[in-house]
Amino acid sequence: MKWTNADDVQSGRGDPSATDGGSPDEGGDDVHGAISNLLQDRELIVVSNRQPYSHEYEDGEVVVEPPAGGLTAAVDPLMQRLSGTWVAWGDGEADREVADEDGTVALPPGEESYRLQRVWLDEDDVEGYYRGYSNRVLWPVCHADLSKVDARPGDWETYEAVNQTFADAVIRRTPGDGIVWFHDYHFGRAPRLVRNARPEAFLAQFWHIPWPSWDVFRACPQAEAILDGLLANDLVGFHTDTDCRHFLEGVEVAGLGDVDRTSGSVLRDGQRTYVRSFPIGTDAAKWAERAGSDAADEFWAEFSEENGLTDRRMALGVERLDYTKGIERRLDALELLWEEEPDLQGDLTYVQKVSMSRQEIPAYAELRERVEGRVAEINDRFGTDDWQPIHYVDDHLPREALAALYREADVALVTPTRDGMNLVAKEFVAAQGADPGVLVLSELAGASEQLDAGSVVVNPYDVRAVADGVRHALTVPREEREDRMERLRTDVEGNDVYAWLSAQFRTIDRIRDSREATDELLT
Ligand code: GDG
Repeated sequence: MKWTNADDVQSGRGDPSATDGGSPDEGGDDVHGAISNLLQDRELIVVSNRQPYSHEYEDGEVVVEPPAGGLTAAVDPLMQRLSGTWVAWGDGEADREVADEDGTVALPPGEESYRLQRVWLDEDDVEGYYRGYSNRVLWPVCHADLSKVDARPGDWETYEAVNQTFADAVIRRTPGDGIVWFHDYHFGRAPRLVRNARPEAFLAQFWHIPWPSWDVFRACPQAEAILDGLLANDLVGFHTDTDCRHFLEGVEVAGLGDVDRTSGSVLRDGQRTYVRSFPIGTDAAKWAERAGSDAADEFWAEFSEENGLTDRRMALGVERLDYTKGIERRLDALELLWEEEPDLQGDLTYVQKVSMSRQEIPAYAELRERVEGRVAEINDRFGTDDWQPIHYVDDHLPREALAALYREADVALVTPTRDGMNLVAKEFVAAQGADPGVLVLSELAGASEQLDAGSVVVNPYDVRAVADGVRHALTVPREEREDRMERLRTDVEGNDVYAWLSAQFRTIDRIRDSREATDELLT
């Protein structure tokens, strides 16, 4: 068995849990120690759709792929410290070969300080639970794009059944006083199913995507069942206060519990759920280091040479190819800009970095076709013998390469029509050097609740406003760019992924403390 570098393979994950960040062995040591103290000896069980490590075949040999994303990279060392259990879908080709009869494997390879409990899903499960209910119903509903909702018969039943499979695995691994931390919208039912069997366990869930107003969420055919599932948790976390407000309002209007706005909690059937915002961050120090690395320099030297960027300005977009990311309107805006400002033709080049995502779902495959068509159209319209307006990069890049693009961009365009947070905005900030670029940020991204002060904030639906935002960003003088970036950097560095981890475990600890105090009073 040998290691591969996750950046050398197309992760193809297209999953919120697969966001990028630090490496497993660096950063956050103090935070992991502090969390370990808070938890004392209680078992921690993390539950996510994607697994922290997967096993694959390469030239007939089994290779293990280390954590690809920021979330997993930040949680992996915590699990090592706590010797906990991670429950996740075993989707690697060689996963079964290395797991024991029960589906568990000791991690990390060679050190074996915690357990990964793999859950096996067959093709029908994946179609109904992942490509179906999670991504054709909950994803569009939560991103308030109701025209994309596709509630196929049977998908809900499969989603429930798979949630039960995960819940069974969790129950097997969770002692009565364990702490279970669910991630994301794939687990709208599992907390209730675990709660039924483990009334004393502490259940927490972090929902990585937005939570819409009730008027939108009620379009979800199983809205009440999902709310009921989440209300089995002791703590539910969202990125923003707006999400929390929407969630509490929904519970109230649906009549599913007594909402107490003062404590930010819901009482349902004698059980209290606290609802809190924990805006996720990135590993800012690590991104700064990547941006200053030799690998970043080497990538940029080659990339800028190949694409004629050495003496031109660059605007940049980085995202999964997803209809929530606002790519189409952004292309319209750039077209408008080149049309209205002929001087920018030949001067400003746009680099669109995409990661392919959920291509088996028609809405995603169609989006790809439209985006690629528009890129070709705009390139035809404005391109010249020595200038191509848009470079469309669909390779999975190493993080150092991404950091180089962030560092070199004059403008970053982060214009989703809705986003839970958007880590690209934060990574861009963390990667800036002495002569920083400008962030053009959608007011509908969670990130704008923190980063509005230093960015050029735009409405992503308003093509003219996005075009004007870029036009303005290109004229901001250096001193103002530095000021803006300083403000952004303070936030991004102060609220990194470790602060996010720490805030949640401190909250868990406080809730437990207050419960224990109440229990003592009662006995
Ligand atoms: C969900 C929510 C929330 C992209 N291309 C490459 C690459 N990436 C990495 C970026 C970044 C990540 O993908 C994308 O994260 P985002 O946060 O922007 O977006 P989602 O994937 O939609 O994530 C979102 C997040 O969950 C966390 O809670 O912020 O709102 O939708 O980290 O760096 N990484 C590498 N090569 C690439 O080519 N290595």
